Amino acid sequence: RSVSLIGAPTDIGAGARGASMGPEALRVAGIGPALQARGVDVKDCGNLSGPHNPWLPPVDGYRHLSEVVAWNQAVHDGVYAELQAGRMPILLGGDHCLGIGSISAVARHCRAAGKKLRILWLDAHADFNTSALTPSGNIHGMPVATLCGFGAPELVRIGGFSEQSPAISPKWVRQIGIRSVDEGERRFVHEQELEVFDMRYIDEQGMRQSMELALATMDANTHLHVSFDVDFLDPAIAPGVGTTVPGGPTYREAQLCMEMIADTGRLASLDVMELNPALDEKNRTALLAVDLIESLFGKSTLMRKA
Ligand code: DIR
Ligand code: MN
Ligand code: MN
Ligand code: MN
Repeated sequence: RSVSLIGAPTDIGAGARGASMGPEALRVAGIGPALQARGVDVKDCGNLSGPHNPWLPPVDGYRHLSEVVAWNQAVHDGVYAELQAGRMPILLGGDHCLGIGSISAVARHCRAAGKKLRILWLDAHADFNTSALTPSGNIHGMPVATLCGFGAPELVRIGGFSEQSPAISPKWVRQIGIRSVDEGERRFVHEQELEVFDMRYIDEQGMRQSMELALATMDANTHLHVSFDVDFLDPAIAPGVGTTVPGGPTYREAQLCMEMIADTGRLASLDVMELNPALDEKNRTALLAVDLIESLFGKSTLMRKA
């Protein structure tokens, strides 16, 4: 397997500053050597560039829309180029608004190749706000809705998509670990019938059952994209994120989640988002993310029969 690391050092869509330092924190935590130790051929493409964060209030329900468009176009182009080269892109965020650029590239690639796309969204938040629903105007709360065609036209259209023919369908998404959804967003999640394994579901049915269901309906022709917002994890183990929400998956639950994804053998692209070293303690959240990514790439205690 060959992987391309793509850094996107910006916090342009977030509500707190500091996710712009995420790519370097992941490198310092050893993401490259950790993947090499899994037998992966690793190429670090370095960092993309884009506009600085002017840190302005929202306009018409969007904060920094033109800057968010520029960054997402850069992410789209970077991710698409690596997919076309036959490599697995790993986007090092950066805030989660960049999932728009990453997943639009993956969707474009899958559409051309006739592949079935499935997206696992690991997050405390549903990221399904629109400019009309958002309480903050922060576009990192909107990427899933935008990719489904409900967003700013300049963002919906990245990758050659449109409102009539958006990058993805809500039916392709499985959300895991959700525990913070805004009022209007909640109604929209139900209306669009997103498949959500929220923390209540994980409490009652366990991570194993949740992941079995979330990973069902994949076949040999499936491209699995994992969008990993590090605030998915419980803040007790992962304090280095801008919007912590108590009650997330424990270390063991997160490990099981990653190992079950690895077992499918279908992982084909990955985002590692929202890591905020300014809020971390001695880079422990980045080190934890790298540990979990090792499991996502097949590191496990013993070999297991299928
Ligand atoms: C909140 C927080 N739902 C918003 N969202 C996210 O501002 O839309 N925080 N994604 O990480
Ligand atoms: Mn989140
Ligand atoms: Mn998110
Ligand atoms: Mn591990």
